Amino acid sequence: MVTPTLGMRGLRRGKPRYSIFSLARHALDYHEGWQRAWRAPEPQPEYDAVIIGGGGHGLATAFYLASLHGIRRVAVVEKSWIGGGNTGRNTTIIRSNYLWDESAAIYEHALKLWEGLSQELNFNLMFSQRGVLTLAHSEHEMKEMSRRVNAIRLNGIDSTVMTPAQIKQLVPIIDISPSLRYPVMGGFFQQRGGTARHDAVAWGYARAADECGVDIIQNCEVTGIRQAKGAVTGVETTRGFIKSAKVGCVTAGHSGIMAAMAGLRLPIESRPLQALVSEPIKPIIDTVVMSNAVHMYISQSDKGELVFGAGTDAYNSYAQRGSLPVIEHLLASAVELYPIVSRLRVMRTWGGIVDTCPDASPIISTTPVKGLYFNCGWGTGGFKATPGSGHVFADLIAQDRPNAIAAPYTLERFTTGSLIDEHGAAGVAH
Ligand code: FAD
Ligand code: PYC
Repeated sequence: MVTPTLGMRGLRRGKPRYSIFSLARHALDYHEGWQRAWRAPEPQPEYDAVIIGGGGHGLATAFYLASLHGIRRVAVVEKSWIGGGNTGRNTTIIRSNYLWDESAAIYEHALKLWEGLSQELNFNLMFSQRGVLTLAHSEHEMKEMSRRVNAIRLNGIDSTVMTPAQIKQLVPIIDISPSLRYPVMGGFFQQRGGTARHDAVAWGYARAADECGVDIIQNCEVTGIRQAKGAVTGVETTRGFIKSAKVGCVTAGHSGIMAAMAGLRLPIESRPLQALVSEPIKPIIDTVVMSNAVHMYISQSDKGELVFGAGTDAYNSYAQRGSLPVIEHLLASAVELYPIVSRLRVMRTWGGIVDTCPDASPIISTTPVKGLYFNCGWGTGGFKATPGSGHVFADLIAQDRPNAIAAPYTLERFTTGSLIDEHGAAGVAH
C-alpha cells in the first residue's frame, strides 16, 4: 500500500509520475522528498463551513460539500491526526443487510458509493466484496434470520440463507459439529458485503477534499462552540477562534462532549469497543463471519492477520481501550468455533470509543442552534456507512434540511418515538 505522502496527484490526472524505476528508487531513499498528499494549512480566520472531526465521515462530508455543493471554503478540524479515531480502529466490515427500510436506504446508499469509490477518489481503498456471513446459533436466531432475510430481500438487497454444510464449504476452518456450546445451525450471506482498508478511506477522502480546496487542519482541538442569538458563529480551538456560520460535528465517541459545548444533550452513550489481530499467516478465510450470539467475528486482513472483534465493554468510558474479560470471552468463542485459532498468537489489541443511541441507529440532524449540525451515533457500525453518511450530511449542511435518506435520522425521532431499532443488525458488537 502506498503511504499518503507518496503524492499521487500526477497519477490522478492520468500522467504517471512514478515508473517502476522511480518506485524502486523511492524504496531506497527513506521516503525523502515525497510530495504531501494534502496540504498542512494554517487555520484561516473564517470559513463557509467548519467540520469538527477528521475521521472518514468528517472528511467525506467536506469532500462532498466541496465537490457536489460548491462550498469550497471548508475546514476539517481534527484534534489529533486524521483517521486516528474509530476510522483507523475498526474492523472494516461493510454490508447493507439491515432490518428496517430506513436503514436499508442509508446503508445500501453507502454500499453503492463504496462500489465506485476507489475510482471516484482515484485511491485504492482495497475494497473487497468478499462477502459477509452472519451465523445463527439457536432456534431463536434461525427464526430471526428468516424475518431478516425476507426484509432485506424486500428492499432489493442481496441475502442468501445457508445451511451448515454450505457454511463449512465457504469457511473450511469452522467447526459445525452439533455438540458445540453455540452450534452453527445456519446463516445468511451478503455477497456484496466485505471489507476495505480503513485508513486508506481517510487518506483518499483527505486528498480528494484537499484538491477541492478544503483545509485539513490536524492537531487542532475544538474547545468551544460559540453562538449568538441562537445561531452558531464559530469554534474555539487550540489554534484560535475560527468563524463560521455552519459547523458540522462528526466526532463519534466525543459527540456528547461536543454537544455539551453548545448547551445540548444528545441521547448517546460512549463505550469502548475492542478488536485484536493475530500474527499474520497464509490465507485461511476469504470471507467475513459474524456470530451475534457469541459476540465474536473474524476475517483475514490482506497482510494475513486474523482480525477478531468483540462486543462493547458494558461501561461508559472515553478511554480508547477496553477490559481483558471481553477479550478473554472473544478468544474462548473463537477457539471453540475455529479450533485452528488456538495455535496462533495475539499480536495486538486495541479499542475505540463508540457512540451509541438507544435504538442503535445514527443521528444526522440540525439542532436547536441554527447552523450547528450533528452526525453521530453510528456506534459499532459506522465504517460501512462512511461514504453515504458524508454524502447525506453534506447535503443537510448545504440545504439546511435533510434529504429523504437522512430524514428518519433527525433528533426529532427521540421525541416522536419513531425509533429505528437496529440492535439486531448491529448485534455482533453489542
Ligand atoms: P472517527 O473516525 O472516530 O472520527 C472522529 C474524529 O473526531 C476523531 O478523529 C477525533 O480525534 C475527532 N475529535 C473528537 N473530538 C474532537 C475535538 N474536540 N476537536 C477536534 N476533533 C475532535 N463499523 C463498521 O461499519 N464495521 C466494522 O467492522 C466496525 N468495527 C469496529 C471495530 C472497533 C474496534 C471500533 C472501535 C469501531 C468499529 N466500527 C465498525 C465503528 C466505526 O469505526 C465507526 O462508526 C466509524 O469509524 C466512525 O467514523 P467517524 O468518522 O464518525 O469517527
Ligand atoms: O457493523 O458489521 C458491523 C460490525 C461488525 C463488527 C463491528 N461492527
